Amino acid sequence: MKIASARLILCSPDRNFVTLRIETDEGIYGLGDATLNGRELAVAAYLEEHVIPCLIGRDPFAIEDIWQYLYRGAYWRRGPVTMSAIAAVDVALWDIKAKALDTPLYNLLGGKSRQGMLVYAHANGADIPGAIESVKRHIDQGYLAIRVQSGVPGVNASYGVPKGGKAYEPAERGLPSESLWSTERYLNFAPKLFEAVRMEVGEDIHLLHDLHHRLTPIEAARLGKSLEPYHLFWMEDPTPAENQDGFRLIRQHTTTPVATGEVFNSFWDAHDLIRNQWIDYLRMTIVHGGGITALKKAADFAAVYQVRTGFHGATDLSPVTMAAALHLGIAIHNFGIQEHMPHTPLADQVFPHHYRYEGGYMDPGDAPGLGVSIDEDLAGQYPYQRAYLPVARKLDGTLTDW
Ligand code: GCO
Ligand code: MG
Repeated sequence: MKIASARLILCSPDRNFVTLRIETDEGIYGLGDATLNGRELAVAAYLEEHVIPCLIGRDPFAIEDIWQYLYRGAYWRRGPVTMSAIAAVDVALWDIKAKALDTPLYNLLGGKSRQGMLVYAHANGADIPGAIESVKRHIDQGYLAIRVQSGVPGVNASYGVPKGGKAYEPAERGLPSESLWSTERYLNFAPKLFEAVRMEVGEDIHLLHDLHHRLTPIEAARLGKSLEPYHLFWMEDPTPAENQDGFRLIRQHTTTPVATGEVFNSFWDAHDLIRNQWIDYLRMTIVHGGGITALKKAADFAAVYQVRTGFHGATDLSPVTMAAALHLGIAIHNFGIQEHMPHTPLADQVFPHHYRYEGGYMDPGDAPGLGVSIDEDLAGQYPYQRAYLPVARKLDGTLTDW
């Protein structure tokens, strides 16, 4: 079998997605997600101009060799654009191989090592009563683990809280909006939120919280400590992770478990965090981290240190990435939890898929390959539109991490 052609499908069914379709001379095709939120066309150009020409005529079964060719062979390494492009190829090739062998992809990754995968939902509200209401709605849908975000009094647009009661979606069409942030107000508020939620839902529901890189290490340490009575499943992205030593400081002060990695694009971003056991959950994204080939290696390294996975699963990753995360997660032994932020009905229609949610768990389904296809006619009705993530400023106007 040979790779005969490859092309990109750009569409915007409620939000932008970049999808790579690789065709073989035997009629089998594979899909890979190449979406990098707010920077979509950079990855599209990288693939179109620099990667696709190198794929034609290659053996699609030689996944490791093609991965190394695109990584080492480029000379320039890492970065979200490069690694998303490599991931798109990698995932499409795994899809092709599993379809050619007529088996669900997880069987090529070791086979199922659990029946279902615990997932967490996103609950949020403008204030504490709103957040509690949202948590209860998700409990009614069977979720056993729930991320809770709430508006902070005196902060005009808190992370994770949508406008007008809609489902949270991080990208906005047009130019970036700006939101204001106050660490002081947030640090005083967050323990009150979790005290109220824990009191309302009891001990059996897992509660998670995303700090979205907004604190310094010592601020995150204070927050982790103040949340200990409410025993969170994790606090996520407590501080920017470029300086990995910051996590040592957090660890010295609190037993609240720590998750990070959604902006990592290489195993090397996580290496020190894992080998020093400064984190408990690795949240890398299949698409931005170099694909299944790269993430399987990162997960196996993490397993040695009892670090578990919590693959990023926001709506800016297409259903192709969700399926890839589910196939990998159901196979590896150190799976921890999977983020489940459902796509809109329209996005689900554009990407028909076999993965399913039931009673707090998801599974990838048993269709050969990834079990995801794309309705190109429907996709064609929703062309790409420029969109950005918001940027954040402190109350005095200083630009800060969103
Ligand atoms: C999460 C994330 C997302 C990101 C988004 C950016 O935990 O799901 O923080 O909501 O903000 O993926 O594009
Ligand atoms: Mg996050």
